[in-house]
Amino acid sequence: MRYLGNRNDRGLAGGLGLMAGAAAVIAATSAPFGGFGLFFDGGASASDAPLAHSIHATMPATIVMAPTDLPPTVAGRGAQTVRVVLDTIERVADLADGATYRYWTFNGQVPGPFVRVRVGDTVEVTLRNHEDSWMQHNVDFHAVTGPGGGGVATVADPGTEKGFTFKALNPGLYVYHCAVPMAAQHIANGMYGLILVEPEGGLPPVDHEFYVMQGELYTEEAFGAKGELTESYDKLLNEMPEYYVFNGAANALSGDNALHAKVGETVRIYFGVGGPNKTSSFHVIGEIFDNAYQLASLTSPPLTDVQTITVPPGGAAAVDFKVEVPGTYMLVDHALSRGARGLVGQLVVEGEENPEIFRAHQEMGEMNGETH
Ligand SMILES: [Cu+2]
Repeated sequence: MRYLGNRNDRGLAGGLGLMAGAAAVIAATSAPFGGFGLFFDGGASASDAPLAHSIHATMPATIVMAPTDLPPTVAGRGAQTVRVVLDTIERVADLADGATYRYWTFNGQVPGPFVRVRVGDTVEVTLRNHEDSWMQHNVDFHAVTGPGGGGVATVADPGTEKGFTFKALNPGLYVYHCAVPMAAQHIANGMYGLILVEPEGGLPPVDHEFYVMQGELYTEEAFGAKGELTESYDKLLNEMPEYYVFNGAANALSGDNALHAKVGETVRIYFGVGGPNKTSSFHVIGEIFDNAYQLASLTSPPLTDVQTITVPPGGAAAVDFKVEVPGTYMLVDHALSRGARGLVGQLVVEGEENPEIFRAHQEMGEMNGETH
């Protein structure tokens, strides 16, 4: 096993080289950052086109995956062949206020792209390891039936590409991750994502779907330190992270990246844990999950009326709920110490007050039913 510390001695310093001549990869999602490397299906809507800009020019400053960046349902179509292209890219980006970190990523973001197929699809996976990478990388899809989930077939040296094809036999919401030894290190550094294999007919429609993943980072420096932080092998082995993150960075799913909905709408969160080590007690403060697809089984009836759902590393869940009352709802792991280490998100609900369901008492007398 080879272990590299967080070095800047190869002149990268956070920059990304040009993947010259790389084939374009068409974003099937909203692609808020210029359509950089995602995946596309083999349908008529997808096409190849030249990559107009270098990765350096098109990469966002942040590795944070927007929670709204997921493609629409594919349940309405028949099974087909789908092509998935993943670029493994190592890049320095913001971890927290005043702190950066050398992430290892799929497609430059954490988590990697939300891959969406349907049961019966044939999926052609290409993994391209960027030429400026220091490490080998690969991808293991938990949705795969086959050796290593594709991990064996995709171990790629820097500047090379590998691939495999699988048939999506089992519907569900599955984690994918890099599995090159030491896999925990690759995952901690950001190499995980979700693939949704929709069941026949899909899931019940909702107004908003969101993509959220939890992970933890192990830095030599204590939580809150400034500058470019370095990874800690000892803390990783001892499972003592400094940072807990939703979508890659401390407090990432707040402000511009908060989740949004309106009173009366239904929300679904596809929630996964990259980890590598910590189980999440996922909870939305002030909401109740009307439906919870426990362990991300989409073919079992969902649990109903759930407060907190436990999600293991390498596991996922889908939760649905209707928002009835305006306000800001916090996404947390109810192991709440982790909130003080970066693990906080926000769901902002706008609309009319709904006092029949919730109202704050403005005056002491109201508690006694008195009027003034
Ligand atoms: Cu890797």
